[in-house]
Amino acid sequence: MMTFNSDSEVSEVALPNGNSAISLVPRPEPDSDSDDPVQAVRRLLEAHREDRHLVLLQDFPDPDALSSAWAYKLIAANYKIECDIIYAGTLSHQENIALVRLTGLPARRWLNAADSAHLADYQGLVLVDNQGTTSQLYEHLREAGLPLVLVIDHHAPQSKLDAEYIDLRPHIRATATILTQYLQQGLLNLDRNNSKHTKCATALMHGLRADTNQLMHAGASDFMAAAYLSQFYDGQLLSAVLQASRSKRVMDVIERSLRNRKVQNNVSIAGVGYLRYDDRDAIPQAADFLVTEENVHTAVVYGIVHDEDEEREVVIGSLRTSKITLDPDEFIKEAFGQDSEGRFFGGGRSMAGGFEIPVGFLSGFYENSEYNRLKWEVFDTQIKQKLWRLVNPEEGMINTD
Ligand SMILES: [Mn+2]
Repeated sequence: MMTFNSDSEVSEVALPNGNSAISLVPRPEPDSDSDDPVQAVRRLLEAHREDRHLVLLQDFPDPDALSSAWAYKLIAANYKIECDIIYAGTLSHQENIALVRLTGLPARRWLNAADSAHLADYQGLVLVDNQGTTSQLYEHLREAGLPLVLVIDHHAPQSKLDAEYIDLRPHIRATATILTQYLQQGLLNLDRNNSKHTKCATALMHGLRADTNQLMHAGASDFMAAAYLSQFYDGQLLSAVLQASRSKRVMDVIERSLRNRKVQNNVSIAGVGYLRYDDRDAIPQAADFLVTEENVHTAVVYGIVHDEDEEREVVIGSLRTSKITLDPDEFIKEAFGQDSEGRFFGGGRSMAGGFEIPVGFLSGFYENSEYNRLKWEVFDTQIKQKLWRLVNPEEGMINTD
């Protein structure tokens, strides 16, 4: 057990032999503390030794989130902290499924009824590659009294977070880069002969590449992280992950986005209608494809995703841009605004963004095709109105030259 000396600046750890560990190490000045996330995270892990933590990912976790959470779990194990990596949605992109299967990546879907009964087993919550706004589980876990211990993310700030420590670095292109820096600076020494380590390094390389458009949008720190990972990762395993092929349903959604797209002022916008929950990731893949058209710098694709198990519907959209001066986070927040509780419907990072708008009361009744058609038309029209308002130069909201 560890205890804090509450009126001292120094966090003391009482060891079973009566010595105290951290008091031997001089505490850095408070200023350098905030400048050095690795030291701060090291101290935090030390303070939570032997805890059990939930690592929460976005509902539809991507390679950056999955690999970063795994790296965090391996690091935390060094401090005898056990982590369960969970998400509330589903693994949808074929490459994500391949990544998890081929590397044995320990992440799983949260099953509300079964898992909520065991919430008392956990002492803390960690958010990786998100700030709680992209998980339907976040509010539920906080309301259940789970303290927010740590946030590690590279998205623009979304809402106020009351975490013990927040390592939020929007100038970094991938959370995998942040976790790689943790490894590089000694929170865990990777061992080339440890297959878990090489698989995790491979996953991090994939995450880093996926969030930087295969390093084309990478900054210096991302390249440094990739260089470090190159000593440990398995190139053959990575190419196996990348060779996962698209399902027919994903191809169909891409085809619909091509057929429905409207281009104005170099912005391509396409609604794709209804999708099954498992095919949700077809939306960003369609946006990735539409942005490759000549004279198009930005693509937005959206559809209504329905989860038949939970009778839940949500409009999900993705934005991709190659325009360096367009900030996806600003664009999406400006286009769709906030809900009644002040939460934005979406946001972004460099070159990419996304939004989720609950269908709420209008959800369900899939068997009534006329109702479905009307519902889609209403959402489609409203989303287009909000997007064109920004794209239209007369309104002067953004300059799309
Ligand atoms: Mn990311």
